[in-house]
Amino acid sequence: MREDYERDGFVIVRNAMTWEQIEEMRRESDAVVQRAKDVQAGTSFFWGGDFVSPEERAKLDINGIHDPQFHSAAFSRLLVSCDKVLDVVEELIGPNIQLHHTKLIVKPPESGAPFPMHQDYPYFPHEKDTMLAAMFHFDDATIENGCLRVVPGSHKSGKLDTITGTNYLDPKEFSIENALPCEVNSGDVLIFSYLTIHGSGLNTSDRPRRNWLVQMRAADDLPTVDTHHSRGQGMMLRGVDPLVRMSKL
Ligand SMILES: O=C(O)CCC(=O)C(=O)O
Repeated sequence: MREDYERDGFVIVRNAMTWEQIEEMRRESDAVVQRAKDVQAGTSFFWGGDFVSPEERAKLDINGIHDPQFHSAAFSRLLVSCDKVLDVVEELIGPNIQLHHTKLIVKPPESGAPFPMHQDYPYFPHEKDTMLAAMFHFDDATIENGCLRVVPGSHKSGKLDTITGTNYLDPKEFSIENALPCEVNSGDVLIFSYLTIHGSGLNTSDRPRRNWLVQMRAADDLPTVDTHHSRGQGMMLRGVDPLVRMSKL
């Protein structure tokens, strides 16, 4: 896996979840987002910017919630019990794995909005660039329901310039259509570096696309900018924190 990750900037862990887990996570995902809507919490994950026209924007939607492990224990259980994923992450970034944050994303059928191509690093730059995302798929993800797309090997380009005022790359140079679609099954987990260029297309199908993105880093990889704080950040998912951060105790 390490060789593939170093070459491509992403790897897929197949069958990382059981059917019972997948069914539970589908139910919990819908319930968590519905509860957030019921209390009028903002659930829109639609990115600003003119990568879609105003007419298209009016027809599209995408919902999500940050750190759902604070809303439902099912997410906490999956976070600490998914050894198949943590084994691979350990191979990629070492034994001391720390949580940064998580994001549940629900692309609704027929109207699921796209994500423009981008790198994640501008949101939370770190010294050693160990930050990666594990995307847990609760539904089969295909081109039709807007699966993740990546530009293989793009992590080697380092930190790229974004469109001014946004965190995404120039859509003329990095179109969603030209990126590699990562079609995967429910229960598969796609792991990618925060330098890997990625995005995803519209959900034009009659199926939802529900996934959960878990951002992790090596515990000794420090942020270079004091930004993107979140509940639970710094939780050890495996190993120990070799830096005793007394100031944070
Ligand atoms: O869920 C997706 O299709 C992409 C999500 C993503 O890239 C992000 O939230 O940074």
